[in-house]
Amino acid sequence: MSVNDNTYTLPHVWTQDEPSGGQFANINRPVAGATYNQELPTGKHPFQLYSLATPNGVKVTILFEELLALGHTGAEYDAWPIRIGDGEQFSSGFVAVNPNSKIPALMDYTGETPVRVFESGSILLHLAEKFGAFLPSDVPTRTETRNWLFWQMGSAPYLGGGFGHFYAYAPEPMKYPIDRYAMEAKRQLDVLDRRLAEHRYLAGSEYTIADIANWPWYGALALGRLYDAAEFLQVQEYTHLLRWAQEIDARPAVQRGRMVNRLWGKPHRQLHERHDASDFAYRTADKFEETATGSG
Ligand SMILES: N[C@@H](CCC(=O)N[C@@H](CS)C(=O)NCC(=O)O)C(=O)O
Repeated sequence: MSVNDNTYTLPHVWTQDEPSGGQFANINRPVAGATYNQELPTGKHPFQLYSLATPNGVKVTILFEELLALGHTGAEYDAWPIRIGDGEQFSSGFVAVNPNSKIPALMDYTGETPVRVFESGSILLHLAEKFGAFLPSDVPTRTETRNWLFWQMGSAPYLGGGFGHFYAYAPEPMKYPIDRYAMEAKRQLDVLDRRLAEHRYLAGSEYTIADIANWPWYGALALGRLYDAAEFLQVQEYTHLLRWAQEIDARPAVQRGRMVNRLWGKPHRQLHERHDASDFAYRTADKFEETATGSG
């Protein structure tokens, strides 16, 4: 039966039958937990990040690079790639840091007791609070920062899991879900565009973790880097969003953050593991024999 077949009748109880055929179907399971035993690697720095350069992953590497650029030397970190397409998020070591088996996940060894941090929004807040940076101290702006941070955490699943999934990853185009999620994606773009028509950044005049959380999703979409959907969603109409996206894209820390744990695209833009600031100059994939895969 075609997945687009309208003869589908709802069973009383859902069971997993044949794989859906969509991209990532091989790693989707209806249960949680580890599938194999393996510890995670650890490096020399107080922060150990386990991630991949997807939109959710780069939020954290951008913040680390911004903190270091600001002079917070205590924000040095080791970043290890988790190959989610190969199921590495299901190792016992990873599941101990994030029981939800999704990147990014962070171990903070700066205090007496190691602290695990999962969910990208929680990681951004943890680091911003710890270093007193990119989270304004006056209550109205601090709250506005949190508003847009939590807005992103709640909204992006409609963009990624909804629009992106049905537009780019489903085995065949289906009008109903594409209509539903294209409408919602455009509404979200308009929400941001209206806000950014009146303010330089999402929380106001200051660049904050709200921008760092939203840019990898909505900035990338506006810049035509996500799902090849720029024309479909007519992203050029959102001029204020585009202005904001371009401004953040030009930040050196953002350009570095995008490279960390990136396993695809141009080899000189891929830094598979990050252990030192000098790695950006000396350890990108073009410097090694290993082959870089993918596109983008
Ligand atoms: N709400 C989570 C979402 C994380 C997430 O969806 N991560 C994806 C990559 S962008 C992942 O690890 N997927 C692997 C899987 O679903 O098995 C966050 O913001 O940290």
